[in-house]
Amino acid sequence: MAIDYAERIPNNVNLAENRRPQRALEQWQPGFQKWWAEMGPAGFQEREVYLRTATSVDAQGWASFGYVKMPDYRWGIFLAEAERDRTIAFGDHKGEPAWQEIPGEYRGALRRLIVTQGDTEPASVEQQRQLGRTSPSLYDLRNLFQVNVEEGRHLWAMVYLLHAYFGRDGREEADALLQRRSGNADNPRILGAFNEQTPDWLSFLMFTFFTDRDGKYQLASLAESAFDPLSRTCRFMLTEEAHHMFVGETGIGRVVQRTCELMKEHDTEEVGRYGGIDLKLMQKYLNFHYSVSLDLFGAELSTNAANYFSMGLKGRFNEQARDDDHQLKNSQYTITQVDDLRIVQKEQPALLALNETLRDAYIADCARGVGRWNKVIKTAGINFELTLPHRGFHRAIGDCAAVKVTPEGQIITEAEWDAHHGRWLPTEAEREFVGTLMKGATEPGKFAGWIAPPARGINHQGIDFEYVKLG
Ligand code: BYC
Repeated sequence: MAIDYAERIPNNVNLAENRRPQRALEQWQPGFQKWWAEMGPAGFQEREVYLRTATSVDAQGWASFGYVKMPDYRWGIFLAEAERDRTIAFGDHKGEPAWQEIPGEYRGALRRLIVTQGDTEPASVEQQRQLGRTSPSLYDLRNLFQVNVEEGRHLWAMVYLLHAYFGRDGREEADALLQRRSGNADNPRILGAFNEQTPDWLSFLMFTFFTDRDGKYQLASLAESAFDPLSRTCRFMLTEEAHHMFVGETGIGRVVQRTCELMKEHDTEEVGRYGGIDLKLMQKYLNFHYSVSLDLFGAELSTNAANYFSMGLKGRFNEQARDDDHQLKNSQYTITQVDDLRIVQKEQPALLALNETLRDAYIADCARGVGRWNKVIKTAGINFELTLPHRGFHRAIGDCAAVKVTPEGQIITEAEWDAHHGRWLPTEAEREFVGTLMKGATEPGKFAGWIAPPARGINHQGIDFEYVKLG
């Protein structure tokens, strides 16, 4: 379905015939623009950036690339095509027609899910706002900005639902989404990982690999929702999310490649003095971003998650492909828990263990990506493997938050943790060192010395294409 760009708010939801949400969104729009000006990418707002814009929501709709100044990006509301006669795939309402309106008794729970999801989108833009000046290349700079404008659009996706379906409460929540700030002591973003800093490009690439991947799993679960507009908006968001994870996976792959080149050239594991990032240091960054992203799935046992599922609001990853009763009232699931200072596997009611079920799918996906990085190392003939730490390592949410766990999965004392965590997580000095490598590259085709160029450019353009016009 084509998107109407003649409208003040581009959309494929027939907004013009829906006066009330249209007016509410038009009132919200200046606040969004003000937020973007204040909290969007610092500098570069007047630069022409080679961005893609959706022209329709089918596969061909992504073909539109062109130079845009970020404040002129056409943020709008795009839902995937409706599925005819869609029925609910899980929970107490399994088999009933999907909802076009929200049943009154589920409004509160659904609003909370939409607000939590919506809150992460502007948060990530805020976290990344200083990175433009230290981009390793124009290619990477363009990718950062593509991610940023699309996170802005994801905020629009959630705000549309709030305005169109939640009345005054929804409008208030939409305003609050523009008021919270990542890392702010008084009014922080909702989820922990979105209040961490993204101070350098290694963090950014790890974030897009690990944290955006949480987005993939959460959005895929919400795409199963009985509430059809939420399902459709998440399905379209997932097509955007894929590029963000591509940025992370190929980005870290390129850092790994460059490090391997430097290791071979100088016959050493310590490539810092040659302007590279040691594999051991990359492992520490990986440990950090993976563990804070694991927290985003919530506690192992969650009555919230059970209720969301039974109500039909949030399903499992690939719900429809699963071969079970999709209600889980009598099923068990094995989860990892802490019992008497030991980490154990326990059978628990599957309905309560849905956060852990989703986390398991995520972990398997992360492991596949790490495997691809390890192939780069192996191909270079280097004997080193990056690994995912134990799921209990460095956790702030869930059972393991109460104990200290090593990357290998041993519970240790607080004192042992204090003495050793510098071996597993980046130290202040190491973060500072990575910071010293971050010097902006501003010429087309030039890349910083700590990262290899990509295999190919964006949209069939060369690697030396002028992805952002700085002149
Ligand atoms: N930080 O019952 P539990 C993305 C709270 S990323 C702080 O286990 P539940 C993106 C929880 O609220 C995807 N607090 O929680 C990526 C609860 O509070 P109450 C974002 C947390 O509800 C990159 C209490 O602890 N989308 O899109 O089962 C760039 C008990 O926990 C955290 C979503 O997350 C935390 N990490 O599960 C841009 C999807 N975790 O009730 C974007 C929507 C839990 O005691 N959200 N708490 O006051 C959800 O599905 C669920 O809210 C959660 C939490 C899975 C997050």
